[in-house]
Amino acid sequence: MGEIKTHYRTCNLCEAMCGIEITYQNKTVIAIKGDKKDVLSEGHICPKATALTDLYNDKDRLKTPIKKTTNGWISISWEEAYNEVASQLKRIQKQYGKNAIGSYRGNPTVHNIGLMLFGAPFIQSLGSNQVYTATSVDQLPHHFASLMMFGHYLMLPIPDIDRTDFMLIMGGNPAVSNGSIMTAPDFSNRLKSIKKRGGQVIVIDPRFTETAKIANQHHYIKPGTDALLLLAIIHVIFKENLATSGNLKNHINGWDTIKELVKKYPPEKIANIVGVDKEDIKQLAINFGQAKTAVCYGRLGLSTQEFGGVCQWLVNVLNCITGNLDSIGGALFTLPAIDIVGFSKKTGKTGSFNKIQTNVHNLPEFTGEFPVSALADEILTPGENQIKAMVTIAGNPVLSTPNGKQLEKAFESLEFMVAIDIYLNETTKHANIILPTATGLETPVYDLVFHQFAIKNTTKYSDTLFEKNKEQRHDWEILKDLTSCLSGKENPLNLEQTLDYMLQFSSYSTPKLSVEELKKHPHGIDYGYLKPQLPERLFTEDKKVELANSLFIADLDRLNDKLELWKTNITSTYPFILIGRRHLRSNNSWMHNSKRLVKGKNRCTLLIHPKDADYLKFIDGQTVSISSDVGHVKLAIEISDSIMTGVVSIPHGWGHNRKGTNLTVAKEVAGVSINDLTNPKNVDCLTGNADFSSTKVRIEKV
Ligand SMILES: Nc1nc2c(c(=O)[nH]1)N[C@H]1C(S)=C(S)[C@@H](COP(=O)(O)OP(=O)(O)OC[C@H]3O[C@@H](n4cnc5c(=O)[nH]c(N)nc54)[C@H](O)[C@@H]3O)O[C@H]1N2
Ligand SMILES: Nc1nc2c(c(=O)[nH]1)N[C@H]1C(S)=C(S)[C@@H](COP(=O)(O)OP(=O)(O)OC[C@H]3O[C@@H](n4cnc5c(=O)[nH]c(N)nc54)[C@H](O)[C@@H]3O)O[C@H]1N2
Ligand code: SF4
Ligand SMILES: [Mo]
Repeated sequence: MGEIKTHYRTCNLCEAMCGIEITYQNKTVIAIKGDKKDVLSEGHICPKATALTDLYNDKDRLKTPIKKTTNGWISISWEEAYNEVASQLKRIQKQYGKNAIGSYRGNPTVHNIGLMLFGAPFIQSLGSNQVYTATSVDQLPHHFASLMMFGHYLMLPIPDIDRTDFMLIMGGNPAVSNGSIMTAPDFSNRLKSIKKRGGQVIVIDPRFTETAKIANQHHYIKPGTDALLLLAIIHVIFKENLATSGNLKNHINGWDTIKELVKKYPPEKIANIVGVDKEDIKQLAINFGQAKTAVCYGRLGLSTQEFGGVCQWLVNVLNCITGNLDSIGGALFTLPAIDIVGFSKKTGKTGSFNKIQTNVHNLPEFTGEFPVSALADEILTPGENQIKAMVTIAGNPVLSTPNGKQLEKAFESLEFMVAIDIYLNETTKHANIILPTATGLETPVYDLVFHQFAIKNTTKYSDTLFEKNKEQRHDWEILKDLTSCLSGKENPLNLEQTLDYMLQFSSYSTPKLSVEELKKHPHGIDYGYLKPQLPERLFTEDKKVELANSLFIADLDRLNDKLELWKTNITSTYPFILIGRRHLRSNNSWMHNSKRLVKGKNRCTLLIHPKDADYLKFIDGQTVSISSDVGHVKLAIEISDSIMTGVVSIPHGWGHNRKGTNLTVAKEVAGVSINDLTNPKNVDCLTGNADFSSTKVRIEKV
């Protein structure tokens, strides 16, 4: 028996970057606990951290390349796999042109230093403009607003949760998601602390969420109407003379334009549409404006809606016109050790919009990628630049993007597909070859992305715990090898060397950073809370915050048209609005193969309000049929007054009942995929982001 040892690292499963303490013996984990000395999380963890063990031990996890044959999947050597992938991709590009290869990168990409550093060069080596990622079913509107207002798509303002007096949360449920575009481990206690210091937390959500439960106040809102609510709040703030430019006085363009345009949105005009009482809106705005410091935080539910771009713009506007942008207790910009915002100053990659459009639906490019809602039709529609081969990397778009059934058909029609992934799942089963990667405890962790979005400037590197087996490859090794096969150019640097190179340019000089140095600080290095950085940090030409970019102003016409439509109460064949929800023990689509996470009560249910259930004569637990304009599913209902009437909810990331996957545990708790009901035609026309909040469904007895 070996000695019992302790290892410290960052949990890379969600954005919270919790420090964990792992006791282990040989290659067996004994326990995973919160690392009390971690400079950011100070001991907090959630139940998912312990599932890192399950991931490590998962018998279904792939270790060597596999190839689809008429007799099923067979194991092949890495050399054979690389040769086949490179020759197929080259053949297809030769025959159909560069853009015949599409790529999709999923969420774990941003949690994985190997994929972050070696993914972009690989995509570049493909030389195709058919680039897709999970960004466009998620946070694209945040980037869009930042590019248009601050001149850089990665300059996302982060709420100063630990020092604010007032936090307005719209379309986010951080008590469960552990926070997003706001790395703040132990979010719930940070929220409770706001209340303890006499401040207020207000939640706007169509569901009385776990976050709403710990807030001072919650208001239901009709999904998709948040832009109107934000306009009305800003209206009241100007009307009550509560607007102030704070420290940014001489650094804002468009102040008067905003002041003028919000005149059209008094609370009484929009209250009935959004479903929030006009007096409540007024009071909320006044409280926000009068608070010593305040911050509005709008997350996924605000982004994945018809006016996601306008919403994220207005969130920034609200923070700005109350003097809370770039201000302590408001929303601030980070300065991480490896500052990818600063880095792109050197490379000129600050973001781009609408340089090209997709072939079939004319959706706009954003910073080198297209909206994933366009993907299936780009594969299925003949014509120039049609996608004939796909590369998916750490993504499961069959379950995570609109109309998964159509995407399955699209993938089946391809001439070739390769997936770089750890499982044979709903997406990768369509590939000809799967290149599996080492993951979790077998890899080092350095958060390139989430340090950039954290409430404090800290830095931390975690070493590999268990060396991968000889036959396994790291994500970065696979990408590096494939890049050199495709481009003929050898990259001399490995992962650690690349990271070392970047650390040389650290924003902080003591200690002088390197991987070696970081290894001496297993709990991380703390550089303290965020500081105001404007106007110097701005990337706009005149170094001013662009409050009233014409793209947003123009999009208000679309909102005004919709407002008229919302006023008329048309009866629909699909009377319910369908929204999603997350669960603490779930992580998008790919952690349902951990027994300890999925055990217990069935979680993939249709949440429905008692009044709606009564009207339809449904009883709790009954299986019903749910249909939308693109598909239908059958699911048990869960009656709960936590959801507003007229709205129902299904969690996303389920639907493991598809044939041909190898997910032993997940199959037993399959559930259904909400994205068999969502329609890729529902997009935010401004940004191209998926609009999930417009999904309408009909519910019937089976
Ligand atoms: N209706 C609806 N749809 C949604 C959402 C919603 O709220 N409602 N949420 C959206 C959001 S926010 C997101 S981010 C997307 C997520 O969408 P995706 O990123 O497409 O989906 P994931 O479920 O995160 O799948 C991750 C994949 O990465 C693999 N993987 C895990 N670890 C590794 C690794 O270390 N290396 C490699 N190579 N692969 C790995 C997993 O096996 C899995 O196949 O879904 C979106 N879809
Ligand atoms: N446990 C767990 N944690 C996760 C994940 C997970 O799958 N499980 N996924 C991770 C990922 S990839 C992400 S991006 C983050 C997302 O983190 P969050 O942004 O916190 O995401 P959700 O929990 O989906 O919360 C979105 C909220 O928006 C509400 N909503 C829906 N439509 C509307 C609307 O039109 N208006 C308003 N105001 N609200 C609306 C929903 O009811 C829901 O409460 O979570 C991350 N963390
Ligand atoms: S909150 Fe996120 S980072 Fe922290 S332990 Fe849970 S999954 Fe890991
Ligand atoms: Mo996400």
